[in-house]
Amino acid sequence: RESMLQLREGLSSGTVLPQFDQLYRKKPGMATSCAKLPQNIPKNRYRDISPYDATRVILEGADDYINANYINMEIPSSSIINRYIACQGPLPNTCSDFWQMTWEQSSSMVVMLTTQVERGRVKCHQYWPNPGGSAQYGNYQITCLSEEGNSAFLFREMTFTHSETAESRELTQIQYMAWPDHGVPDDSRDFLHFVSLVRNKRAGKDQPLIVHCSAGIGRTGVLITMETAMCLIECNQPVYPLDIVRTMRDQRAMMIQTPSQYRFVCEAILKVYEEGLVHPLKSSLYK
Ligand code: PTR
Ligand code: PTR
Repeated sequence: RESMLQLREGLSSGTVLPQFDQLYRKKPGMATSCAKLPQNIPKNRYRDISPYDATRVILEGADDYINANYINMEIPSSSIINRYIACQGPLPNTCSDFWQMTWEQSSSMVVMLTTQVERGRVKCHQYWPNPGGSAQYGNYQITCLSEEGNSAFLFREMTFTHSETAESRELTQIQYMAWPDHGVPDDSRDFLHFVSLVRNKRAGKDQPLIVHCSAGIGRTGVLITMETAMCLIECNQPVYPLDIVRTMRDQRAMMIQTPSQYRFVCEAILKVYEEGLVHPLKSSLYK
């Protein structure tokens, strides 16, 4: 396939990275004024990471701000649109906003691509209770039913209940552990299994998949790129990684943070194309 030959050539001749470096980090003309309102400043984990106003997720009620954007990735020649919400790792004061967003968007799956602490710094607040426990976050009561996995990733099954209506829903959180910020996953095979697993689990659901790391740009961008590329390969569509990054950055600034993250995902895409899609259920990593 043409696009893959192009990608392989670009990787070996070294033209792939300069193209990535030249791409805009923020789409020109997109305002981020809601993030800068005085009442919203404490809701941002990083001063330099703000959602575009135009694509931000708006919470119901007067206090409607959360650092999150919708990211829709259309797969040409199919009716598939992969819907995501990319957001920052919740802060102690934004956990209830996070659960409100998850509820209002009817999401049943959260992908977490960070650990809570990395190199002695807090990257994400634990916004869920310990296994077997329950906790109240604003209007939502969260119960963590189970936690299982291996050193690379963990699954948590939770229920969340709206306190006013008593309506209850189920939610799966999948956490990838072996991936520090500004870096790349320790192992591309583990990572590809992880992405396949996410695809498998979300298959047939139209609600947005919530994806976060610490800032919600670097690692989150790599995951969305990889899932989109796998979907394109499966649908026999060409894969142009730079176009994927541009489409993401048109919806949330700075998606995919470093050149090495971009190279990692380009190499992983080639690997999937050359070696075939990863089938999670056949993997020995899972029961
Ligand atoms: N923002 C700067 C950068 O991207 O290089 C500085 C920075 C680097 C900030 C690393 C945070 C970093 O991660 P940690 O908080 O884990 O040191
Ligand atoms: N100001 C921080 C920095 O540049 O280091 C913001 C930041 C933090 C950006 C983490 C990206 C980060 O990585 P990720 O989006 O993968 O959590």
